[in-house]
Amino acid sequence: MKIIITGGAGFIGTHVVKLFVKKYPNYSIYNLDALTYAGNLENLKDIETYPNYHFIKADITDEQHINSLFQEIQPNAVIHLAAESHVDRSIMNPNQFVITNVLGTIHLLNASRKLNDFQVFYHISTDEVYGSLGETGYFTEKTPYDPRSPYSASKASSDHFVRSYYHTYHLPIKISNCSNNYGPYQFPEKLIPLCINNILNEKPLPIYGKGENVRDWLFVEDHSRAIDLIFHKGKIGETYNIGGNSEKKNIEVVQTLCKIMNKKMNKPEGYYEKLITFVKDRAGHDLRYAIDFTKLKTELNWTPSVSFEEGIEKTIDWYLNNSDWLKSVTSGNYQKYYEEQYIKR
Ligand code: NAD
Ligand code: TDX
Repeated sequence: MKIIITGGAGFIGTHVVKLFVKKYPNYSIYNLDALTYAGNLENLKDIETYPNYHFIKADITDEQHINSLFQEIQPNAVIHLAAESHVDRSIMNPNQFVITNVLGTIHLLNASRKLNDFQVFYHISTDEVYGSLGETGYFTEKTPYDPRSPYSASKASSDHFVRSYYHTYHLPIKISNCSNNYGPYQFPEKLIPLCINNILNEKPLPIYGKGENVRDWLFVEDHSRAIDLIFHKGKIGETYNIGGNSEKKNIEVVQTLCKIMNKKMNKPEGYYEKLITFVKDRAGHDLRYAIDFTKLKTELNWTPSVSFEEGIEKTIDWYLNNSDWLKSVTSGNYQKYYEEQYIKR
């Protein structure tokens, strides 16, 4: 099987590409990525010489290039992760989110429709499409869409287009909507890696509003495992919710990080907590996300395997052991890797 994985140089894509390349030596994996600020080929150094791995620098918003690549490769499947993924950036520049997340997805759908032996278009989406919950309740696959940020509106729109291609053109699609991921290789603009990096540099830890917003945290390797399972065993035309069963207020998450880091860095109790700074709330800040993943559990026997306590320890250890990675992505140096490693080949 030939699989194009879009966004494979990003945070979740890195884990998915590595899993597929190592676990399925008979598949050819094509990592298609534009290498925006969020894409980093250094993440994939350990698999770049595997014979079943190929990297293609391409932008999903470039319709002609996508069409010609699909004709040349003739993939049997697409796992689509490429996106603009940060809510704060979507508030600053919504247009880019429409261009990448909506138009980019349509170009991939159109290119897939033209193929002969095409088996699955698997679209990776988010719980944010369902909107914001109050103190109680959960998102199920039947919860009506109610996106409230430009990011979630663009993801909701792309989900609708993917489903419409199933009904209209019988394109074999699958969708999953996952809660907040955390773990190694996450770009330090998202809450957890941002706070780890700021703790290491003894900089303020910005908490939006009162820090009472709740997210359902999932360790990224558990998400990748769910993607593998849904890709192989999920039903065509279906949607699956993926969640961590691990709801936390933002302030709790940041306090946990401080507590663990005090110990690891030999600081007295309460030391890094002093960096916590309450700042202006995010515009349209969704209060709570929580996922009901009963369908995935009962149909495909998936549950998260890593608890938040375990996952956050592993994540902090990874960032501590990979301080060069953090320095490289915060300085922008990583963007030279493609030129050095690929262009000269
Ligand atoms: P990320 O921002 O870390 O990575 C995105 C990747 O897409 C980067 O490698 C980037 O270079 C690439 N990309 C961006 N624009 C592109 C374009 N025009 N053409 C080709 N490649 C392009 O994102 P992530 O956190 O790994 O998220 C991956 C997917 O999972 C996204 O679709 C996101 O909506 C979804 N998702 C993320 C989370 C989360 O918590 N991070 C949760 C649920 C769903
Ligand atoms: O500096 C910060 N301070 C703060 O209080 C940042 C960056 C975030 N926050 C809050 C906002 C959210 O309530 O922390 C929470 C988590 O924020 P992010 O890490 O930006 O994630 P979120 O907005 O919840 O969206 C994430 O989960 C769903 C991903 O970025 C999306 O791609 C995914 O779809």
